[in-house]
Amino acid sequence: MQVSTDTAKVKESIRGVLSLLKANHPADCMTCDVNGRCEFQDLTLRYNVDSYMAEHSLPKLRQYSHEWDSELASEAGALHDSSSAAIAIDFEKCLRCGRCVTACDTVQDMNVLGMAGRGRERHPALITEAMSLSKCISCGQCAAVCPVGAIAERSEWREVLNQLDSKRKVMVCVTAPAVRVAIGEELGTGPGSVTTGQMVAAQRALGFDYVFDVNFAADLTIMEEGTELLGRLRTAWGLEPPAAADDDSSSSSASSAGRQGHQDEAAGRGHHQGPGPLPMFTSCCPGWITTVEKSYPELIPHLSTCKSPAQMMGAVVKCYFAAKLGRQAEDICLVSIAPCTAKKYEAERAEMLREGEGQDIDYVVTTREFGRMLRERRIPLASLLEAPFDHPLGESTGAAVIFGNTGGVMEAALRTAYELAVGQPLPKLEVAAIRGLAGIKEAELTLPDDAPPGLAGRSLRVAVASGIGHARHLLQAMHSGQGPRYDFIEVMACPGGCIGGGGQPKSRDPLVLLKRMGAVYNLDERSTIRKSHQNQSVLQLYKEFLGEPNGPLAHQLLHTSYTD
Ligand code: HC1
Ligand code: SF4
Repeated sequence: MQVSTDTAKVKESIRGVLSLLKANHPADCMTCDVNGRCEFQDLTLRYNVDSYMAEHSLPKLRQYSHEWDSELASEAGALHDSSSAAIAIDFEKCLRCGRCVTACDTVQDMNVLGMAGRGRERHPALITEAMSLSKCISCGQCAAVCPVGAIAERSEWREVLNQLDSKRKVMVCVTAPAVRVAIGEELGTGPGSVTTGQMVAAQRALGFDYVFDVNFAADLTIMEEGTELLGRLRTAWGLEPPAAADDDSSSSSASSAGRQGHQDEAAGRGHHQGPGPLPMFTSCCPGWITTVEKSYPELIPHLSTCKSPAQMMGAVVKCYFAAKLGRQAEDICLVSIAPCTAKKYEAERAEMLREGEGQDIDYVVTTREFGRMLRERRIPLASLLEAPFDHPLGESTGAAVIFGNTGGVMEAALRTAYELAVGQPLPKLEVAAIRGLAGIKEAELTLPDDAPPGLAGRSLRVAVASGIGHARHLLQAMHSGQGPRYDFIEVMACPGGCIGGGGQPKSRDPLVLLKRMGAVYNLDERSTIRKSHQNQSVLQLYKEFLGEPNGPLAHQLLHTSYTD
């Protein structure tokens, strides 16, 4: 059979369908957040739909579409929902393609969105009365596939531009690992293009006073999470905790950075508790944290107590860096640029607030919103000269950037934990078994015979899952006793990890995730330092301010708790 998809008759038919959709689509393109990045807008231009509508009776088209939509309005319940900290719904713009439902239901296995109605009335709808009453984990996978602006991240980019314009505060920007391999794509340089230096230059051009890197805090996370993992392993293996490192830094320049006050408070609160159980789960991904809290509360003790790198960065900027500037936390406006919609929710969580203080991260804008800000301000990313991050909170290693890929947090943690425990580097820094886009991956590491007493010959079993649907499968297999017992498990809510985050550029390219993933691994390969424990600025931060990994001040500022 030969099927022709591009004949005059087919085109006319497409124009008719698009006209019906457009006849009742809100006419707010000029102010819509996806203006210029809208599949529907592109199609209406490509098929010259306005002329079709002029040739045919517009009132008739409108009447037909109105019938359609009043049915939708009465059946779908709320057409608008702004009850979520991360996701905004405006079903008036919905074209009923159903991609959001597939993302939520089939890919993420969340069932927050479903199809309601039958036949031509069939349309996406919330299963509960409001997002805030649902089990939504704010992953944004629905928003990432929406062809229009019917489901989108809660927009914050205008407020950030207002803050930049007002010049009332010291403006600090931090950027997540996966943004540097995607912001170019959002602005037309193609999937997998790396624009780190231009991205920093663009952030300076926007008016930020300091440009730091979440990658710095990813290295810091590895110091904290690696230490936590080793503590849990030693307890499970019946070994004594390692001798505490001498803290010779208390007489250094710490007081100038406000360390003493923070330390006294930390000691007073007795925050530090004993090691938790195995397997330990990573805690970087707020979508995964919400999944555990809402659906698997029995796993809460298994979550690492580490805050995400973004939130660690928030605490370091608002406590350590503010003190270095001689300013208060509230004098600083900290903007986090992330591939993730759930980070908006994470920044507002009560668990992330320090006593008597506001949010550590004031605004979270997605990669798409960042692109919008640059378009709005006419900043030509691709033609800017590369600029470096500010120091010391801009230094990072190859281990940090791979956080953006599924398996990256695990690989970075293994590079450090293995070396710190065994006293020699991993035989091969690239842990191939946990690379790639498979939804579930696993690896086993055997510690060498010349490892310290109690460790020699022991095995470490790790697993990695990305996408909540895959994570559920892994948990089911573990629950049913199938497969091995793991010691450490990384879960990222989005397929592919942060490179596939809900706030990343929308793409119909089936290879896009592979291209972004390759770009991230390339950045690691090209790094001169590829292990977090060799980040000199992180080591200096411990010496000057934090004390030792997992120590009282580190616990107070860099760790958190969870709520069921
Ligand atoms: Fe992620 Fe992470 S890797 S969670 O996706 O651990 O957002 O990129 O910033 O925090 O580092 C996101 C990315 C990011 C954190 C780090
Ligand atoms: Fe479903 Fe994630 Fe969208 Fe929430 S944010 S509705 S969980 S796809």
